[in-house]
Amino acid sequence: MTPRTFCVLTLFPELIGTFAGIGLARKAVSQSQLIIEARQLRNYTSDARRTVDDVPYGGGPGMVMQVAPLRAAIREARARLPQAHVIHLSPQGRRLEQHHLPALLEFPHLVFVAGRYEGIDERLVERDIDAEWSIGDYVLSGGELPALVLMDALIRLIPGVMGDPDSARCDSFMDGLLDFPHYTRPELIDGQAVPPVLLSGNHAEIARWRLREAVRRTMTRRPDLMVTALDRPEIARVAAEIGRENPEKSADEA
Ligand code: 9D3
Repeated sequence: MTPRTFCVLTLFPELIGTFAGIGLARKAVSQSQLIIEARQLRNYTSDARRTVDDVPYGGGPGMVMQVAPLRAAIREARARLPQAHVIHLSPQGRRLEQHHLPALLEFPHLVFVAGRYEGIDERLVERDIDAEWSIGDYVLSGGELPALVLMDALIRLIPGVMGDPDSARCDSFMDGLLDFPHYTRPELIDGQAVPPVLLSGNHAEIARWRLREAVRRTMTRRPDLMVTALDRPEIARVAAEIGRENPEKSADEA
């Protein structure tokens, strides 16, 4: 049985190998939960110069990725991984959010098409690509980093890879909120103290403080997230309490 495979089609396969050797990706690979592979698109060319790009029809600046090498690479990947879902990383794609990830993990294999230049020929999108995803509204120089971002976000969700089931539980408790502030030793450094409640040993009080700080930060830094978070009564109650606090106290670390 073939393990779950992430296959990246790219002009820069070296970028993918480094990622696969580090952290959770390396762990998933060593557990045989995942195969991460990269295919050099130039290996699917047929001219002596191994050309992958050409000038745009209609004119204008920049180059476009040719159909033939990409189509050959995608078809070979589909032949090896018949149930694969083929993703094109593209600024025109749907903007990726955490809630999209579980559905992508349902596919047994994923093929990531990372373009360079101005992009890929639209006829590839029509016939060879299953979905297009963007990682956000800023301009990068290619799809490799977006492919790595998506793979990284997915790997954390593969059962058994993160190891610590406590982390997952905490994630869901604070779901939809920004994280609370973290502290480690020493207790006092350069006149900065750890909030005393965290040293109290009172776990119920610590949990309440963390929830309140998470809600406080979310209200000031990401009010857009509060719209959904307020659906949960325990969060709505804490948010109302914070709203009633005096202004000095509710001032977030500005
Ligand atoms: C400045 C060039 N732009 C002309 C209007 C178009 C353009 C082409 C190719 C912009 C970026 C890219 C390369 N980007 C990606 O391949 C990419 C990307 C991104 O740039 N931002 C967020 N998500 C993604 S996913 C793929």
